[in-house]
Amino acid sequence: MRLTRYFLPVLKENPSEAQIVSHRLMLRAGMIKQQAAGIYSWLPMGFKVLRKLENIVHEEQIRAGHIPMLMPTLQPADLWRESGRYDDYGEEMLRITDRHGRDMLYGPTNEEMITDIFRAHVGSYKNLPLTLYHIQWKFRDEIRPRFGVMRGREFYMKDGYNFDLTKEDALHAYNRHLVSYIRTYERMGLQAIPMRADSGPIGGDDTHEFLVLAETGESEVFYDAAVTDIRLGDREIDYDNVDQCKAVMEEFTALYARTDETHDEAEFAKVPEERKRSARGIEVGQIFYFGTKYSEPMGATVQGPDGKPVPVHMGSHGIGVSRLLGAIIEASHDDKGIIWPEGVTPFHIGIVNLKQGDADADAACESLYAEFTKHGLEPLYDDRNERAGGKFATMDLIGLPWRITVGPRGLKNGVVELTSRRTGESEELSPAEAVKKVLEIYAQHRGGTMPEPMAGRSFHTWM
Ligand code: P5A
Repeated sequence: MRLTRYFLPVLKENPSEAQIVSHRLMLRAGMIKQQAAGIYSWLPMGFKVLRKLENIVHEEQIRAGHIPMLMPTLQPADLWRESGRYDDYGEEMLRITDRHGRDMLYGPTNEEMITDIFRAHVGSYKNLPLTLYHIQWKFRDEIRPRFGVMRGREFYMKDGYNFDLTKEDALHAYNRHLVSYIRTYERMGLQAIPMRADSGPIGGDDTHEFLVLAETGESEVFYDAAVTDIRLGDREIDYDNVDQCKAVMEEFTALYARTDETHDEAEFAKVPEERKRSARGIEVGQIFYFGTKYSEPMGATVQGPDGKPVPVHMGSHGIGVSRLLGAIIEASHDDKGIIWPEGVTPFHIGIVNLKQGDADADAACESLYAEFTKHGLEPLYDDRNERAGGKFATMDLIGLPWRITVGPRGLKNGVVELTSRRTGESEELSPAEAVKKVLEIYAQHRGGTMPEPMAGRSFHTWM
C-alpha cells in the first residue's frame, strides 16, 4: 500500500476523551472512530488488524478440530424464555420489538441459539463430540462503556460451544479450549494467564478467565509470580489426546492465579512470600463448563448407547477479538506510539523515502516494494512529499515493527537502513540483504503449518 492512496487519518493532538493509552493510540493512529457510546467504526488500519486477529483465532480453532459457522446478531426472545435467561439477563440486554410486535434482542452471547440448532439436527451420541463456533458481533448495553474497544457495547467475539455425551468428554473439550486459547494469544505476542474466575450469567462452576497483565486492566488479580514463566511455545499438541491436553491444562493452572471474585486469602497465604503478586489484568477470554444448564430446559438430548435419551453436556468458550486490539497495544507501546508484534501487524514493513522525487530514491523504494510484495509481505510505502521527521513520527505512531529508510546519500554507498521499532536499533544493509533479513524474521511468525488439507490456504477456503 502506498500512503498517498491509503486512508490513514492520523490525529496530531491527543484526543481528550481517551483515558488510557490504547484508546488514545487507536484514535491517533486513525484505526477507529466512535459513532455512539461504546460503538465504533473500524477504519482501514483498525479493520486490518481486527481481521488479522480473527484469522489467527480461526486457524487455531480449526487446528483444535472446532467447526466454524455463523449465527445472526438478532435473536428471538422466545429462545431465551426457554432457558429462563430472558428475565435474568437484565438491562445489559438490548431488547427490540419488530413491526409485528415480536420481542427480539441483539445477542449478547449464543448459548440458547446454538442449543436450538443442536436439538434440531443432532439425535444420536454417535454424532458427538461436536464443537461449533462463530465470530460475530455482540451487543451488551454496558452501563459504563469505556476505554474504546476495551469495554464496548458492540464488540466482536469468538464464541464456541461444545456438545458431549459425558462430563468427562466435556472436560476434555474444556482443556482443549484452554490449550488452543493459549496458543492463540501467544501467536498474537501476548501472555494471557488462565485464572480461576466467577461464571456470572453464563453459569456453571468450572471457569477460567484469560488475563493479560496491565496497569489499566479492569480486573483485580492475585497470582504466584512463577505462572508468568510458563509458555506453550511451539510444542506439538494432539488435540484429540485427552491426557496431553489435561497435562497442559494442569501445568498452566496448578499455581495460584485468581481474579478477585474467587480470591481466597487462605490459599494465597501458601504462596511463597517473594512470589505473591496482586495486580490488574485485561480479560481477553473466558471458558466455561456448565453441564446440562441449557440442554435440559431446552430439550437438547441425544440417544445414548443404551437407546435412552440423555441431555448433552455443554460448555462455552469466548475470546474478545475486538478487545484484543486494546490489550495488545496496552502491552506493547512506548511514548512514540504502538509497537505491533510481528504476528498481528497491519503491514509488515514501512518504507520511508527520505527524498520523494529523487530518481534514485524513488526507484530503490519501488524496487523494495515490488520485492516484498512478490514474497507475500505487505509493505506500507510512505511516498508523501513530507519532511523526514514527519514520516518517522507517523511510522512510530502506527507501530510497524520494521522500517526501511531510503535516501540518496545511503544509496550512493549502496545501502539502506533497517530499523527495529521495538529496540530503535538500525543497521545499514544493501537493499537485497534488507529484504532477506525481513523475510527471515516473518518466516518465524507464520504460526506453524496447518494440518492437511488446510495447509497453505486461508481460512476462508477451509470452511
Ligand atoms: C463464552 C462464549 C461468554 O459470553 N458465552 C459465549 C460465554 N463469555 S464472556 O466472558 O462474557 O465474554 C467472552 C469475552 O468477550 C469479551 N468481552 C468484551 N469485549 C469488549 N467489550 C465488552 N463489553 C465485552 N464483554 C465481554 C471478553 O474478552 C470476554 O472474555
